Amino acid sequence: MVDRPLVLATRNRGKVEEIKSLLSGFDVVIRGLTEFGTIPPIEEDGETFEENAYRKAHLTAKVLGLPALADDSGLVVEALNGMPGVHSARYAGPGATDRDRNLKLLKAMERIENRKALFECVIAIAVPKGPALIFDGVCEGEIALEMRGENGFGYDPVFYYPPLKKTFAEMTPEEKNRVSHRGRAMAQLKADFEKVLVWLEHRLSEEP
Ligand code: ITT
Repeated sequence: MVDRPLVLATRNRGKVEEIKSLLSGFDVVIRGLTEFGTIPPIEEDGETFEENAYRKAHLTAKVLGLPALADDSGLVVEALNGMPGVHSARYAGPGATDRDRNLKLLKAMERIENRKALFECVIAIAVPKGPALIFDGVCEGEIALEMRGENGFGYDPVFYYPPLKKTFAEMTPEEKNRVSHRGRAMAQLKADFEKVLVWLEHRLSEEP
């Protein structure tokens, strides 16, 4: 195998596990951010998942001089006018845990009948000079009435997926990857993977 490094530009361990498993068998050497010591924090103040994913992938690629893959994702709740959306990670303030965010969301949804929600994931792959490829995936579901399940991470215990009659946290990793927003974005990336590798090689050969 040719040594084709790709840095996963995320500090979220749940995402790292899922992305690694979704990319297994592909001709790239996945490297985690923890291998590189301290990297300056990246402001995620974009108005869209795409802006934030691009910013994370691009700045990481620029700082490390290696191609990087970033994921920006979140939960969009219809009855809350799309909240927490791009603010999903910061929904319950700095220092809050996944559990705090889930409890805040369940409280905000108390007595609300319309439980429709979707998870969105945008994956960006960028090279140090700037250009990026973008892949997008969505999964529609509902906000559960209470937390259920122990698997996964983040909002998984409160995201109910009607076709399987389970929350994401009640699914095995394989079940979640088959239907999730991230699984769907990564499926597109995998379908195009040969083209992505050619694109990466061309872009990297243009780098100074
Ligand atoms: P990085 O920016 O370092 O990747 P992050 O956790 O800050 O990590 P985001 O800015 O994309 O990631 O915020 C996404 C939020 O949505 C965060 O609270 C996640 O836990 C949650 N989230 C994303 N994907 C999820 C999934 O598949 N299941 C449950 N929650 C998810």
